[in-house]
Amino acid sequence: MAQQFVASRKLFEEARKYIPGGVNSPVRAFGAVGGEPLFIKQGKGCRIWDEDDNEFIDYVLSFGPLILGHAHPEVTSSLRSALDKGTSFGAPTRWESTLARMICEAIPSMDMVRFVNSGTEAVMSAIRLARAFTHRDKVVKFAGGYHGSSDGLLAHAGSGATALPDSQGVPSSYIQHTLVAPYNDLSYVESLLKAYPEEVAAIIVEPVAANMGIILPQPKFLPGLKELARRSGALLIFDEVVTGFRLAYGSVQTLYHVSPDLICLGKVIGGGLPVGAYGGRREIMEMVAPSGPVYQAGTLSGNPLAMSAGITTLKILQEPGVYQKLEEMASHLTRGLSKEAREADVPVFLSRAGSMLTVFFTDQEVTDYETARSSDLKLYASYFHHLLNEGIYLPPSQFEAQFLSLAHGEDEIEITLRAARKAFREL
Ligand code: HOZ
Repeated sequence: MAQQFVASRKLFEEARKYIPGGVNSPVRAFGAVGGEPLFIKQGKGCRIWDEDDNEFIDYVLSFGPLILGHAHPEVTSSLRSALDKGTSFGAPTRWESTLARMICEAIPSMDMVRFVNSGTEAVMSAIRLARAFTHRDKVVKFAGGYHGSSDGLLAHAGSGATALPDSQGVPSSYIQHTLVAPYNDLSYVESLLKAYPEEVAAIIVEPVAANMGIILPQPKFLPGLKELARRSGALLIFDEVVTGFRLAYGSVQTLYHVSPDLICLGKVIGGGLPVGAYGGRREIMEMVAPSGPVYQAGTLSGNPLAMSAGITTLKILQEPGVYQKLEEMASHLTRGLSKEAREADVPVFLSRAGSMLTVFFTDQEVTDYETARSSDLKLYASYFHHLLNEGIYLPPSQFEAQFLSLAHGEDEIEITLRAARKAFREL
């Protein structure tokens, strides 16, 4: 099926006049895969429609939040009833405490949580808090680890920033305290901690890397980080903006048995509305204003719409079998893709954690940013466009994760596998 993108093309032309690059987040511009972005007018379940009325099975899902699929009836109905009562008050509401309680009950290491409006803001605030708590300045992050677009963390960041490895406009003094280690490399982290004794405030890590494609932590990596952080007096921060409530109900700490000091959340906990959150141990969180001296604020933080969508989404995720279903669906898709690639003689490395996955076009095992970058980006771009033409909407970058939702079913997986078979053979 060859798609026509006439209306999207016109809208993109118009958007570029008023919005830098025509988009409000760089990866959406299709720069990494070529061509022009589709303008989406509607989503329902696991499907989206563009302005030319082309229909796609969506594996982007707004880059992760839509674990229930688009326009889930219970989420939209909770939004409608919240909307009728007003959109923001700049005052506390009962919904904030409800969602906070649900999150703290789901995450054993989280006594308290503060809501913000994006993952970027959550991480920025968690780092400030870690610095205040430890009275130290330096932060260890991982190459290819993406923690939002705040200045100090735009060093060797993953997708979205891969085209801009060190963004202009970030003074070098802002990243002088950012130390970068290869993902999965404990001895490198150890050497950094030795080189800067009592200077590192925090080690921040995506416990499952999701912004350089999906990369799994090796078995000793997360426990090793916890131990290194403990020995050096640094805090361990899990950036779970992507993984929180995506891989399990709560944090991945229940899967990997490692408790971080702080966790950053976003995406799923807002049910598709703008949200972020950071939280952790009470003694740390009580340093946040107005309880303590670490200032952080936001006019729309904890707004009733995001809270309602989040509460409804988490309630649905509490239903038995939900994560099992996601796991089975994604495992079926991954096994099928692997088989199709093998039969077409296309070397790929498939990486999956729960309902998120990446097809890397490489014959190497992908364990860090360097091996992720061994992937043939031209092949990914070609695969992306082949699938797009078959009505399958994949992330427009090798380094963004492919997501599934509870709205995806066996039929969609079969359609996707048929399209992938054709694509692999034509690559
Ligand atoms: N790199 C961001 C998510 N991993 C992109 C988000 C967006 O462009 O919407």
